[in-house]
Amino acid sequence: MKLTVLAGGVGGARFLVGAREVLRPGFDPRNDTSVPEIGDHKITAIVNVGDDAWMHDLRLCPDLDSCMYTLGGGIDAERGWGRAHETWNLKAELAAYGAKPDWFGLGDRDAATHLIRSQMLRAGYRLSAITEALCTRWNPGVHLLPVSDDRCETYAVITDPEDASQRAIHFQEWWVRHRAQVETHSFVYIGAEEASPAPGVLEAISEADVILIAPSNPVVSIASILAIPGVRGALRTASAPIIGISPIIGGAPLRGMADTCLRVVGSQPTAQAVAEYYGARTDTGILDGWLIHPGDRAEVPGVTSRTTPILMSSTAATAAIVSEALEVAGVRP
Ligand code: GDP
Ligand code: FO1
Ligand code: CA
Repeated sequence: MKLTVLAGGVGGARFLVGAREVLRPGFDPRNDTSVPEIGDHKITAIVNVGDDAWMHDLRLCPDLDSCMYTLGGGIDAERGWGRAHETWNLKAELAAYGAKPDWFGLGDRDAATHLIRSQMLRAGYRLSAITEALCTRWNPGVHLLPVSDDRCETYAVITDPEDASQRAIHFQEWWVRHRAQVETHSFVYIGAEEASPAPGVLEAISEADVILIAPSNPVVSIASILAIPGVRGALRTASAPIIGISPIIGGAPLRGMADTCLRVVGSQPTAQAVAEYYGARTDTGILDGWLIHPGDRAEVPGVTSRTTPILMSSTAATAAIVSEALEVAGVRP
């Protein structure tokens, strides 16, 4: 079976662990040397790059790294980003020089990933090829594909609290520095219009047997993927069923600031509103099916809603969510 997943960072990464458990039970990144294609199953994750940024001359890809470290067993599970057993000497030394930005922390272990990625980018390699190279160490058991090799970054249009001017700031400044606590008018996916899907992205959509939309931030993880020309169209014409999992339970995100992001785009933090935001494929959207948590409601014409526990509390619980999504899709591993 060919399973393709649209994914952001923490939510996407945890969901992919469940997907891998369904299709490759017991997979251990440290012991299992089989490549993702071995066996009858292949999982491809199309990952958001809108959070990517240059910091201190290093290229960061937070969502790709969250997926790579989580699947590879190297994540700080509490934070959901960066490396386990991290130390912060680099951050302290940069602060001692007064280096800017001072609101963003690069961990010592994590910095090695950014150093290699930045060196390879400067040597002319594409992000998709670099990600593949980094994954030879982490052995995620899932083919991790940045949605694009081109630079496209999410910006938030805000009213600057200091001088009341309106300006666009990088998503990381909005998320980490301001914690979304600033008057925000819109998000802009800068560079997306001129970007192309990375090699393999459109094929992973058109050749999939089933496509799942992870319970990721709808606005700054999934819409930023859909903003890359060709991706939305490929989803709309894909022969595979497309099933989404709500990142909103009981009117709130499980973590992060998806509620603020949804309000900025004129939507609401409910399972119903996110399903409407994605839309039905029978209409102008991308969904055929939608998983929601017990107690929630979502009724969108053309979308099959299924109520099932969607808390990713363990690998087994997440695998059960993936299995339910495959059932709604009418496919079996
Ligand atoms: P980020 O890029 O690190 O912000 O991560 P994602 O965009 O991939 O996922 C963030 C979203 O995951 C948030 O909106 C959360 O509400 C959602 N999320 C986190 N844990 C869970 C969970 O256990 N179940 C569901 N359904 N959603 C979750
Ligand atoms: N998030 C923070 O809240 N503070 C940080 O200092 C920080 C550093 C960081 C470094 C590398 C990386 O891959 C992610 C990092 N994050 C940090 C997480 C990241 O800013 C966001 O959680 C995601 O972009 C949202 O998906
Ligand atoms: Ca993200």
